[in-house]
Amino acid sequence: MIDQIEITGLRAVTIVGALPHEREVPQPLRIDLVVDVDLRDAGRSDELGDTVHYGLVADRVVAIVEESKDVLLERLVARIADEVLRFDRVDAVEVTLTKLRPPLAVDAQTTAVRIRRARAELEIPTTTTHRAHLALGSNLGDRSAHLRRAIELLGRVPRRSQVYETDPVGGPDGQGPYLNMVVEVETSLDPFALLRRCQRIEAAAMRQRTVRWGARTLDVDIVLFDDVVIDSEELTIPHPRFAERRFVLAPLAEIAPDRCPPGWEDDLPASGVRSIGPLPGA
Ligand code: PH2
Ligand code: MG
Ligand code: MG
Repeated sequence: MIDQIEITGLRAVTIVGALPHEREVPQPLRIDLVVDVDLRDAGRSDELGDTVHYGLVADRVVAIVEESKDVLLERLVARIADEVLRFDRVDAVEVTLTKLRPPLAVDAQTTAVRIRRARAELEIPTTTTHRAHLALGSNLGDRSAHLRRAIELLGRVPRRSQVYETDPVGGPDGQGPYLNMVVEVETSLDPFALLRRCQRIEAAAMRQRTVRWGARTLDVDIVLFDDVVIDSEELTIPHPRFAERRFVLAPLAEIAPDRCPPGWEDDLPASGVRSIGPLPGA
């Protein structure tokens, strides 16, 4: 992985150095950072939550430098690297710390130290990842294209079920059949941020919310999120109706049988849900 974010030419003024006058008079420093981050998720999602916010990194670094009274550039640069590695998703960082007016007897422009540190060297746990199961449904327009696009926009999708063609449950008469499937998503987003992502993906499919349970180009529902239980106005997890819906349980059982209520197969009528194999064109 060679994805990187750079911040160059950050300036801060602080006390640093071993010479007597350097202990008295603050001097200007420049900080340059090269941060290793996997940028693939953000490249797909267009969301700040999927990358490292470089504005926050820059603020943090300047604050550390301004608060510092370290003697050596070596000490200060090490503390900067540690701090940058504390940001989620940062795998490694290269920091260059430059004295812009070094106190030398001879003529020189600048002096600098440069270090590279990886998260693996520190004992900082890697980014927390969550596992969510999402139900996808479409019964308007190019149904399988909507499902394919949703999966692309969801980011890391390690597992997906087959596709089922299903009779509409509830809602107005005259709707066409759905395509339904369930996918497992690996994410660093919290449940509410994931919900917003699902809603954005639905909006991108031009979903019109008119009638409750009416026909839709794309529906993306969070069924399960780790072992989280949420009952808020905005979001209910586990999904309140998933245990009654064969169009959710049949695909969920393929990729997470242990998360299905015991005996569901015998309790729910088998009609109206037909497996049609893997998602076409994916
Ligand atoms: N979604 C609904 C209501 N009814 N019926 C089927 N077969 N598939 C769905 O995804 C579905 C539904 C509300 O989201
Ligand atoms: Mg739904
Ligand atoms: Mg929904």
